[in-house]
Amino acid sequence: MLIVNARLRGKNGVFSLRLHGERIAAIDAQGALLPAEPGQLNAEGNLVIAPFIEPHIHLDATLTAGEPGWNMSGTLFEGIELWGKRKATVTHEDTKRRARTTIDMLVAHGIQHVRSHVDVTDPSLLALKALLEVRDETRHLVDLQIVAFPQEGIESFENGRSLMEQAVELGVDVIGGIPHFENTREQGVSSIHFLMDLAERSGCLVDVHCDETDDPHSRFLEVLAEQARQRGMGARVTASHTTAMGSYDNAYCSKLFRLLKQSAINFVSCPTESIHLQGRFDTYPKRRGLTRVAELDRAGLNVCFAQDSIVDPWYPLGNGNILRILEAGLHICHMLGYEDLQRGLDLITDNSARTLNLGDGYGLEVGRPANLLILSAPNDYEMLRTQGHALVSIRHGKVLMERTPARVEVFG
Ligand code: 17E
Ligand code: FE2
Repeated sequence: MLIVNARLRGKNGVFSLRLHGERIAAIDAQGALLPAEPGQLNAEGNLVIAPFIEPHIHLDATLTAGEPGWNMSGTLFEGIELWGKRKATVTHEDTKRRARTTIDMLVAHGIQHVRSHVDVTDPSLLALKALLEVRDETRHLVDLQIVAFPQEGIESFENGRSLMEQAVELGVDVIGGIPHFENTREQGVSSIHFLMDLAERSGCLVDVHCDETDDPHSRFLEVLAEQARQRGMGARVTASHTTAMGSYDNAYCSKLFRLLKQSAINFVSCPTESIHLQGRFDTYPKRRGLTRVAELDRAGLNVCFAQDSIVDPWYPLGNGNILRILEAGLHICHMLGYEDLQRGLDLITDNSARTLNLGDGYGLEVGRPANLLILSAPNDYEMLRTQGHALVSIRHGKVLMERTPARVEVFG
């Protein structure tokens, strides 16, 4: 397959990309835009980029909003309570069907790599077993990492530790946690020690729901970062949400950031989810309830954006489009500066790939997998301004998704 008239991020000029089997065989400068020949894919001067990534979603809970009731307070805690009820009625088939439908939505928007948390605070581990099957059955669509996510706690849920260990036995890729939701601060701390031990023993990655609250006293991030630093595991560890950091004062943050840099852990922010779930106990002034995305980025730390939910007890909207999350996130995080707009797509591509430890399984380079997108604009700035789309998604060297853009005519 030959793709012609491609622009590449960070490079001047136009390029053609030759795919051979499941690999990128060549990337050549073209000189100028050329008429495409039959059989060639014409990028028409638009960006060709490695696939979009969804680094944090809950595929077990997706498409359940309103079952058995709607989240009326808009809080994380009512969401967890509602999910506790819905969880009692999940079946293997129901879980697989909703996850498959959601993966199709992600694929339709150019996503080919996904990390899904799956609630393992269920003695039957039913949803986990269903999602492990989905991981195998959707390899032609996405690379799916599964996180053992203890929604109701590792220490505060009965047999929580054992359920996490069973999840590892069953074959999860990543160890999760939820220290801010454990009953006591001590349990939060011990849960992190436990999950880091488990990750080190099993070779799994780590991705902890960490300090997802506006409570400025929720300080488990320092525990996670210090554990990662001591064990030399920073690149393999991710702190998701860390919304409390939006409420930490600057004096504490200036000390914290020193540790974060030493630990070199990764960060995921879910801007639409957090702007919706956080700030709920405020009147005015009302907090935005997001972590310090711009500040982490400026400090050289790795941070990326994620959807978190699609139509579930925590968030009623969502359609799989990660570009929508990027647009919201850049607004909410004060990241519409010129420099940010030049490299906005980093937050849903390269930074996310680093979080997921994709290594040389990702990126537009000769010899790497022939997984890529043709976008509808020539650069990051124009993709954002025009609310562009992924027009073509190629996976394993074959077209996986094609989108026909809307045609609009103005008369007069
Ligand atoms: N569970 C949780 O603890 N936090 C979230 N944002 C979601 C599920 C979606
Ligand atoms: Fe989450």
